[in-house]
Amino acid sequence: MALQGKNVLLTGASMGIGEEISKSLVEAGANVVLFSRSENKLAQLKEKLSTGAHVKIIYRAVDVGDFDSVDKAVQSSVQEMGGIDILINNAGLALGAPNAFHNLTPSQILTMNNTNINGYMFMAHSVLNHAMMKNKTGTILNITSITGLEVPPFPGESVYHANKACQEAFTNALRNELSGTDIRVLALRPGCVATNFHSQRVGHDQKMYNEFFEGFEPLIAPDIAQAAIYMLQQPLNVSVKAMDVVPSAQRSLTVFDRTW
Ligand code: 8X3
Repeated sequence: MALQGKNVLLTGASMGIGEEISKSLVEAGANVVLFSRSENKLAQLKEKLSTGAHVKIIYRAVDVGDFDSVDKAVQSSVQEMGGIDILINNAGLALGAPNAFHNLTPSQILTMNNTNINGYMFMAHSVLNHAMMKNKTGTILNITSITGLEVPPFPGESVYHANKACQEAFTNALRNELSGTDIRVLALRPGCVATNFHSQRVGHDQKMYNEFFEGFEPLIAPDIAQAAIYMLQQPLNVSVKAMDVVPSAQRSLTVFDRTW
């Protein structure tokens, strides 16, 4: 499916993987609706993306875990763009890792659950109702993670792992429920990507961040953007239902080839 002229709504757009996917979409000629919490970062990103581009770029500052603001923002975006062809659920985070579950604060648990679970569901609910169910066509691409399915998990990350497993279950269930429509639901599962996600995950502790990445070459955000574009560019009758994209050194979730 050519992305040229398609309207794509992307959450978590202003940093890391989201920012790279936004760039790739604009390069492919798609119009983009950028959602993220930071109005400043969105304004800067819009300016960056607009240089030399002939596509429509709009943004909304939204917390995806707040249904009312999601719904309002989706509704007004649909009005402004005339529809949404593709939703990319990408906003997500891990907090306080590694930390035994009982040591997490309730607020850390709530923030992760809210963004990683409610956020994906609220966005899909709203985009389906305000846009995709009108013509019963579209694509929902959930950026999940290899952590959702692989065992053993990283110790000290129970909530994040549970959230990612939930996203997988939701992706599969929603795909089935949308039977009889031309709406496809896909999962892209990154492994270890060097972005701000990992810095936030360890509370911006530089030593822990460096140790995690020691002795192997992680992915970078453009690797994931390229995979997302590949999945979206398939014709509508072709679903790349799920794709795991990991650094070659990440043999499985917790097994890395490291050179010391
Ligand atoms: C994060 C994937 O491998 O960096 O979702 O833990 S990994």
